[in-house]
Order: sequence, then C-alpha cells, then structure tokens
Amino acid sequence: MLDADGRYLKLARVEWDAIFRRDDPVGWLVDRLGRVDRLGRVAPLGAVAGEPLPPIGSQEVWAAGVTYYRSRSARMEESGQAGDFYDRVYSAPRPELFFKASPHRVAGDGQEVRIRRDAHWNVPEPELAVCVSSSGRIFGYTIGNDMSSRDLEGENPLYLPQAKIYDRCCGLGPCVLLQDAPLSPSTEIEMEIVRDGSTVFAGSTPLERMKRTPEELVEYLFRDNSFPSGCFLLTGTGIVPPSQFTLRPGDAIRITIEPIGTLHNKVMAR
Ligand code: DO4
Ligand code: MG
Repeated sequence: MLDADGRYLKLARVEWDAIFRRDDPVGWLVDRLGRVDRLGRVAPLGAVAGEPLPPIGSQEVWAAGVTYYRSRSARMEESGQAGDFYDRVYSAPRPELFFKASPHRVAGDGQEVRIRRDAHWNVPEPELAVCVSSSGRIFGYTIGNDMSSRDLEGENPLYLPQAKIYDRCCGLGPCVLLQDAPLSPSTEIEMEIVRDGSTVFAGSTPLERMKRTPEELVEYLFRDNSFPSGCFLLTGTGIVPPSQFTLRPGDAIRITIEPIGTLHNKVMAR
C-alpha cells in the first residue's frame, strides 16, 4: 500500500469514508493496515497506477471566510459599498461558513482546476484544510485551493455561491496528514503561480495570522448540522494577489504547507 517512492500509504475511496466515520480514524488505520508511514500521511489510491486523485470519498467540502485580515481588506476593496459586511463578519463571534464543493467538483494533486467561463477576475485561495470525522473531531490536515471569481463576488455578495461553487472549483491534496494535535502556529502556507515558466505571483503567511482556530470553526459548522461521512473544512485565505492579478488558463499553482507537502494544480484551458 506504499507509493512507488515509498512516501504514502494509499487508500481507496471507500476507505476514506470508513476513516471519516470512525471516532478514532488513526486507530482504524493502525488496526486495518498495521502501520502508517513515519509522518502519518495517507494519499488516494487511483484505479490505475499513478492516476492523480483527491484524498476524498463522499465527504462534503465546506469553507470559512474572512478569517485573515488580508482577506477582509481585499474583499472590502473589491465590494465597494457592500464592503462593510466583510468588516462585520471579521470581528463577529459567528464565523462565515459556506458550502464549497461536493466530491465531483474537487481536483487532486496534478489535476486541473477551472476558472468560470463567465468570470474575468479569478484567483486561487491557498488554505489549510482540516479533516473532520462524523463526530466532529479534527483528525488530519490537507491543503485546499478555494478557487474564487472576484468580479462576481465583488459585484454583489449574494453572488458568492456562484463565485465559489462550479465544476473543478476546489483543489485538495496531495495527501492527508493524520494528526490529532494542532499544527504549529508558525507553520507557513506558501503559494507560487507560474506562467510560461516565470513566477507571476508568490506569497506566504504563517497560520498564526488566522483570527479564529480550526476548532472554533468546526464547532460552528457542526451546530445543528450533521455529516454522516465527515467533511473537509477549508479555513480561509491569508494570501490574496494584488488587485491587477487574474489567473489565466495554463497557469501552474503550487501551494505548500510543510509537513503536508505541495498541491500542484494547473488551470484548465477554456
Ligand atoms: O467572504 C467571502 C469568502 C471569503 C473566503 O473565501 C476567504 O476568506 O478565504
Ligand atoms: Mg477562501
């Protein structure tokens, strides 16, 4: 069950569901497989060897918004008069939480993400994603890309679902780091966008700039809401390229969070 290079333990789609439904997902893996790799990373097993896939079974993907000051300011700028909403949610006790993707809308490491055909200002949002069991326990971490259409969201906040949810709107992977303990606050999220061989944007942020904790976000998400197969929750972006930047088909997006790894996604041709 190890990768060709011996790095990851590989799991089939049904096994992801079994893990997310257990109250003790790491225990399930150890009982079932006898071991996990040194860093406790598990990755998806494709039907064909080497086939890229996201590390997901039937989980829903949810996301939190405006959890970093940088996201608040960028959105206030793009929304004009409606900008006040973003300021209010940044400082309110209740976080912004929204449905992001069902599994068929998710791209794994090495797969292509998309920009909407009817949008003109598009960015990737590199985010720490937490893996949450059906009982609401965070048992692992992966990397999420919350692809977003800034022109749609900026035109009217009620267009948010269209700016966020469409085919291949979300990247997840390359693996799940199984870990009960929170990641260190000094952990960096890094993103690089490469176009025709040159870096056109690079940025990073430490997790400690996040205003809320993943546990607090999960507590709100599970209020009066059940997830029989668990879920993923993207915890918000702290990296927004300058306003003049928009993604183009063919751009390569690399998001790194060590010790999880790097998520690579190319933007699909229109
Ligand atoms: O408020 C809209 C979405 C915000 C978001 O996706 C983020 O801050 O990452
Ligand atoms: Mg986001």
